[in-house]
Amino acid sequence: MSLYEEAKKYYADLGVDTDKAIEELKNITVSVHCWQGDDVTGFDSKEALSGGIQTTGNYPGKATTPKQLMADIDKAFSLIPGKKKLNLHACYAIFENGEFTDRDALKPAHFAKWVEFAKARNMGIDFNPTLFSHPMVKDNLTLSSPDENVRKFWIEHCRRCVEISEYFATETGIPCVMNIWIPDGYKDIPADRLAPRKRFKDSLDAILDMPYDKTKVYVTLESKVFGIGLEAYTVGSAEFALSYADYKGITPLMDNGHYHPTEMVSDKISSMLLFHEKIALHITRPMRWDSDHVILFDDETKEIAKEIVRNDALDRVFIATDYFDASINRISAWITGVRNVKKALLFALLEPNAKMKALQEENDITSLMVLQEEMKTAPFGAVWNEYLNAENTSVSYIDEVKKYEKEVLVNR
Ligand code: RNT
Ligand code: ZN
Repeated sequence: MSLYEEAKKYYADLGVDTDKAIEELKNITVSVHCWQGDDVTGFDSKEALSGGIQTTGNYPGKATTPKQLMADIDKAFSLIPGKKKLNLHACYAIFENGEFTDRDALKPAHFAKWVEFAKARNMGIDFNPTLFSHPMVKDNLTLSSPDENVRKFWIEHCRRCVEISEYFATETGIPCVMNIWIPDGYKDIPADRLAPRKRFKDSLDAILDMPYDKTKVYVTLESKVFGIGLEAYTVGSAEFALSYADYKGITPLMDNGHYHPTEMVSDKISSMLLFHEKIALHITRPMRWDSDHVILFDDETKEIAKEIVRNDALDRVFIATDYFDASINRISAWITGVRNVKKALLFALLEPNAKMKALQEENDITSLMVLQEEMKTAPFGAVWNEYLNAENTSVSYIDEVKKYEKEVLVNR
């Protein structure tokens, strides 16, 4: 018997169909962030990364042109199994022949190359306005700034982004998730927490009052508890984002690096699902702070996946990755992190969920604990490898990555 056959039997004895789990995993799309390839730099500005986020490390070979970034995405995606979507930021606009257009005037044409790229690979595109690393970020504020010109600039930027998102959806035939995240906040104790939030609300209203096709563009709003240099206060807090999403009928987005260190996004998902048709996630790995480490196959990633799967919410949760590590090979970082999201989803699909829920309802917590612990050492690896096989993706990827590093990355 092959390893997979043995594993299949092991899971079948628990009432779990491994073939079915593999088929289900094949249908799950993960939206992969483009910004792992170049440390969130983009192509439209020479400004340093701002907004209270930080990449650390100086590993050789980072992509500095659209061509390089696309080649790196291709390399990484060839080693990531299953369905993917490409998640772009507005700062990845592609300008040609020395042209430059500022963010408040961006047009679909600046993303035509990306559309061509995505279409040729049968992928949808998700999008993000970029409200950082730009001279119009004044005193760490954008949409909540007291300066009307600053607010106007960023409102216009976001409106341009809605238009571009609609273009992505129309061109690819796949709806576009457009996520708004602002870095706005204060390093030290503010005297007025309300006024910036009121201005942020009004700015969002001004953006979202434009007409757009809500079957094509899902606008999401991402909250955050603090940023580097923005320790005391962020305008777009969890309560703000959740309340605003409710008030305006848009989709809330939770990034699991954006909460207090002992708060778990996995625990929040069920509540959010009860009250929202759709929710969105940025999966990352915060280590001691919102450090955006590469996603591992760790407890919280597994727990997040379980909450999506056992609540039958695979079609209601927009799953995206968000991390940036510049200290290791960036292609490997991409592959490892996204594979781990898929791994966690498969792990969740292989749990005897009905049985576990029944044990809880019967209050047989003793048996539940025993079964939960047993699942941790079930022959999961054999099923994962079978899935990789079914998707024509090799189990190991380090040799491929090293080869690409030697032939391409170090020569940049
Ligand atoms: C920042 C947010 C946000 C960014 C990207 C680049 O803390 O997580 O999602 O990481 O927009
Ligand atoms: Zn995020």
